[in-house]
Amino acid sequence: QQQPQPPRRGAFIVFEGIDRCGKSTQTALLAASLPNSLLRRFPDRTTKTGAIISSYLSHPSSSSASSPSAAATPSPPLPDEAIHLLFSANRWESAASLTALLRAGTNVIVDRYAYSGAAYTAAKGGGGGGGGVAGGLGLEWCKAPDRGLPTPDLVVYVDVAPAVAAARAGYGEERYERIEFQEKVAAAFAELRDERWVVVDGTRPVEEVQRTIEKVAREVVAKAGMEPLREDLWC
Ligand code: T5A
Ligand code: NA
Repeated sequence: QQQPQPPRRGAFIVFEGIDRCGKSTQTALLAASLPNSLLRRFPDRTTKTGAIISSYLSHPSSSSASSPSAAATPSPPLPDEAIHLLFSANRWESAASLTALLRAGTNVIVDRYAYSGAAYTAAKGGGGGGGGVAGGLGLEWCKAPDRGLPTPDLVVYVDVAPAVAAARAGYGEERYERIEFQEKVAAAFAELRDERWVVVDGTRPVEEVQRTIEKVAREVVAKAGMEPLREDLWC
């Protein structure tokens, strides 16, 4: 006689990496292959904060995104601190619906999360160096607004050197897509690495990257149901 199964939560899987590393390609493939899964992305450009963020991103800045000359471009004059908090707000807007999905047993796959939030802003503050920067934009300052968000079970870091990513189609269309800046983003990501991370070589052929990720993801999905969902990111 079969006993009713206890409710089993879904796994929370986050993809991170520099611009054009191949995350969107891989998140879509994983969502298609992993049963009972759903794909989300940050920034979520469909919300009110997302519309401001999308407008901000779509204006490439000629020099450093944080330099005063950025004010001379047609982009809205949002200080680095303000856009950082909007990116975080954009995640908090979705937090309750993400946890509801996970608790209901759906595996949630997310294209970028708080790690991107911290790494991209910290890169404006002079690189990955946490705490060394006066005022805002040090890594600890950057992490603060995302503290307490749902904690991923797995962070898949799709590793591609900035020069390789830059050679890919469509590069340079958005604000942050310059090699020197992406080097700083990669350095900041390296400081954010924790025990949930798996680094995947994103320069391998798409199908090979996919097989590697799917194997790891299936292991995490099998284990996720045995552990409570955590809402204590960086706490
Ligand atoms: N940001 C984001 C912040 O500053 N703070 C935050 O809090 C958050 C959440 C927008 C920007 O916002 C920043 C980070 C970003 O700069 P986005 O809209 O998600 O973020 O933009 P990207 O993540 O950069 O999306 P992209 O489309 O540019 O890159 P993907 O998704 O990494 O790459 P993908 O899959 O589209 O592939 C790029 C190209 O490479 C090819 C693809 O065919 C495509 O042409 N490709 C491969 N080529 C060779 N080998 C492979 N294995 C390949 N995989 C894909
Ligand atoms: Na991009």
